[in-house]
Amino acid sequence: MENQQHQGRNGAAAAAPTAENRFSVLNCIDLSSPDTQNSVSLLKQACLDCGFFYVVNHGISQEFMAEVFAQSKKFFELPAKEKMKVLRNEKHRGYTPELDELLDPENQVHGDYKEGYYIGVEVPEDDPEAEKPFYGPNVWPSSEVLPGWRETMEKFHQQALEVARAVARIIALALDLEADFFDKPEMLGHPIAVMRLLHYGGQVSDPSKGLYGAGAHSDYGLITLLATDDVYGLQVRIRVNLRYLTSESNWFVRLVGIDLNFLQICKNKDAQPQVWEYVAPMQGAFVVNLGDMLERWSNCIFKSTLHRVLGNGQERYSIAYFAEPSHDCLVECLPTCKSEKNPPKFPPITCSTYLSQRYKDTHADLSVYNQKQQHT
Ligand SMILES: O=C(O)CCC(=O)C(=O)O
Ligand SMILES: [Fe+2]
Repeated sequence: MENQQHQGRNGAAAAAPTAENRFSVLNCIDLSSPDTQNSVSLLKQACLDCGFFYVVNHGISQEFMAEVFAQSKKFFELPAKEKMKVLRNEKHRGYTPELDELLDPENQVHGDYKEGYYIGVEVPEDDPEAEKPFYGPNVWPSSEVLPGWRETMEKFHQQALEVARAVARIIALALDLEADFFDKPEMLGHPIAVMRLLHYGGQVSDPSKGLYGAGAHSDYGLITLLATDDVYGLQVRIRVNLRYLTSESNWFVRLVGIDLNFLQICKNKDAQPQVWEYVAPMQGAFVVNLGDMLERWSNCIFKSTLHRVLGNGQERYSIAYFAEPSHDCLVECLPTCKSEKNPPKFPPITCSTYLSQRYKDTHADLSVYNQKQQHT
């Protein structure tokens, strides 16, 4: 790409890219558009190209989004002791401290520099469904400490699920399926839908030292909706190299790049070396990415995409909404994605088995925290 201001296909602005600072131009799906064919074609193009796209006019108001971020900030600002009272449980509900999650063990020296909070589908303890690995009651901070917090998060959870369902209908059409394919009870009818509040504390990442805000990974489910707080322009930190030359007075300042506190994606996970591009936040939009289950369902026609977050020393808040089907859903090659020449690449697997393994692989064992508490 040449070094100039770029305009995305649908108005997504992209800043001047350099070798170190390249922006991805993503398609933008307008959920209020009556032109379904156009939406399907934009989404399909995005899924074939990079597995990432923006979704706008999704029905969640910016005011409400701001309220969710404000409440999220309030939680992460609580003293560590207060946050540890709602430490995540074995159902993946509640608080995840910094370093809890290790997404890219090959390249990271320790877990991610981010803390989080998982909120899933609320299933009362006495409901037989609560026995399922990803179902049960949520863990909530006390309403005396954070009034209205639970209500705000529950409302967002419900609204985001409707957005995920709307996007899934367009995905279904793009895969030549009936529009309501993913609406079935075993799919997003009774989903494992998990939202996760995230906070990056302001540490500087350094890939050469294996330090990341969030290590490179692809998400596990059908799709992820991502909302970020940094929507009011680029927050940049100019990186300079100070180099001592020959005499005392000859300090040499070299601009080596700018660090952005953004999500980065790698469009081709098989390419070496990997090429990383920034995704600029778009006000009011969700950044949507395809998960690994959709890659399996679609027999790799739609690939999940590697992404990561590099911290630049500034705080960052984001909210990820992971849309996954029901526990018992058998994720197997879709009829429209296989042929004699292109047989299924993956064996069928239930969503519950697949997800349990992925969470186990990436999260600290809870016994670590029990041991820590005994020693304090
Ligand atoms: O915080 C972000 O922007 C990305 C988070 C993410 O990729 C994840 O939690 O899966
Ligand atoms: Fe992710």
